[in-house]
Formats: sequence, structure tokens, C-alpha cells
Amino acid sequence: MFQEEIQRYYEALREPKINKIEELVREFIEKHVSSVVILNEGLIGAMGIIGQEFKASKLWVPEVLLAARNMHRGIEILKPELLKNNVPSKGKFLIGTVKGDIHDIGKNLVIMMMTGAGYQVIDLGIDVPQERFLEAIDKERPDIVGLSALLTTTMLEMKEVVKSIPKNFSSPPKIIIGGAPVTRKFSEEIAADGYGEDAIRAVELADQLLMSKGMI
Ligand code: B1M
Repeated sequence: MFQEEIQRYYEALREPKINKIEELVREFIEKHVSSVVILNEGLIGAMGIIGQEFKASKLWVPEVLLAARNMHRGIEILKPELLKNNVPSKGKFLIGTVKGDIHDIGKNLVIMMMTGAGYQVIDLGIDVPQERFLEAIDKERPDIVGLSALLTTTMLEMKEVVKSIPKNFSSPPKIIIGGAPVTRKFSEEIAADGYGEDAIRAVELADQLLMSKGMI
């Protein structure tokens, strides 16, 4: 995508009127731009600029909240395009954003991609404490558990959840983690089963883990 096009996504994310982002995403779908390009370069690219401006205190929380609302709407419009290659159910995937963290755009993208790839998804939402993960794992018996975190502080909460799961279950699910501050190194340090750099890699990783269990 050209810089001017990313700029249009940026402007649409900043716009109080929600129809701007709706029109822009539809325009690009009609122009046959790949849905993955619209997502990664348009929407996520523009949100990256918002993030830099937020960090530099050029934007404030209400403006970022507005961008998040618009981003959710843009993703909603893109969803049918991203889910076009629907396949039969592969396994159960339980996911949540960890305690203390309310960021959910990335988590929702992971959910969308996992659903599209044929996983049955249980979404625990945001700000999910360790006990809630354990209760839900006990009840739902997922094949894979996903943890998302966007803050360097809440990343540490992932460690606690990862530590507690094998202690509580004789046949524990595989655990994958992700979110902007998370790295492969960190996932190794806390003994998670894998790290998904983005939503598409999260699906690849889940497939690999289920394959290693002989499930797909
Ligand atoms: Co927040 N925020 N925020 N924020 N916010 C960040 C994360 C920050 C980097 C901004 C900055 O300073 N540059 C910064 C964190 C700094 C740090 O810890 N290092 C920050 C801060 C400081 C805060 C507050 C503390 C601000 C304040 O109140 N003073 C506060 C914290 C609230 C809390 O959680 N307790 C806060 C609040 C908010 C809003 C509510 C305003 C809003 C969130 C709205 C919402 O999510 N519904 C918000 C937003 C929107 C952002 C930025 C601008 C954008 C995040 C985003 O949605 N990105 C963000 C800056 C940035 O990241 N550039 C920022 C797009 C999204 C698609 O990417 O979530 O990374 P991401 O998901 C990716 C991958 O990471 C991956 O897949 C996705 C892409 O395919 N992924 C996974 C994610 N989860 C995965 C799980 C997996 C696998 C892959 O497996 C399970």
C-alpha cells in the first residue's frame, strides 16, 4: 500500500464519523485489494502511527479510544473477506487478555483468524484474572489457550498463568502468547508452548501444536 493510502486510513481512524472508515474499507475491497493488505498495511499500519503519536503525547486516550472504535468497525467490515476460506472445526481455542489489560483489538483479530481457520473459539474477554482462566480451562477443556497482553507490566501476568496451568491439570492444553511487547525469547523464558507474532502466525502455531499432538 502507498504511503498516501495508509495516510487515508490514519485519517479515517481519527474521524469522529464512523462512516469514513466504513467507506474506505469498502472502497479498497471493491478495488480488489487483498483483505490481508487492507488489514496489515491499512488498518494496523495506521494504528501504528496512532500508537507512536500516543507515545509522544501528541494524542490522548479519548482520541485513541475513538481510533479503536473505528478500527473495530473497519475489521468488522473486512471480516467476511478474511473468513472466506472457512474450514471444518479443528479444535477448541480459549483466549483472553490477561489481568490488568483492557486492549482487545489484537485479541479479536486472533479470534477472527482462528475462527476462519476452523477453530471453535471461547473468548474470555479482557482483564482476565488467572483464576478465571483456570475455571474456564477446567470447564471447557480447550486444546489450546491463548494469552494476549499489550502492556509491559501485564506481560508479567502471563508468566503466572503459564506457571499455574500445568499444576492444575493432568493433561494441560498447549499455551500460546502474543501481543505487541511479547517476544519469542519471553515466551521461552516463561515456558509457554509458543509465541504468535501476529494473528496469522498464531493460527500457524496452533496448527503446528495440534499436529505435534497428532490431532490434525
Ligand atoms: Co494503549 N498502550 N494504553 N490503549 N494502546 C499501547 C499498547 C502503547 C504501546 C502506546 C504507546 O505508548 N506507544 C502503551 C504501552 C506501553 C508499554 O507498556 N510498553 C499503551 C498504554 C501506556 C496504555 C495506557 C496505560 C494509557 C493510559 O491510560 N495512560 C492504557 C492502559 C489500559 C489498560 O490496559 N489497563 C491504555 C489504553 C488504551 C485504550 C483503551 C485507549 C486503547 C485500547 C482500546 C482497545 O483495545 N479496545 C489503546 C490503544 C488502541 C493502544 C495502541 C495505540 C494500539 C493497540 C492496538 O490495538 N494495535 C497501542 C500502541 C501500539 O500498539 N502501537 C497502545 C493494533 C492491534 C492489531 O495490534 O494489539 O499488537 P496488537 O495485536 C497484534 C499482535 O500483537 C498480535 O496479533 C495482532 C496483529 O495481528 N497479537 C497476538 C495480539 N495478541 C495476540 C495473542 C496471540 C498471538 C498474537 O496468541 C494468543
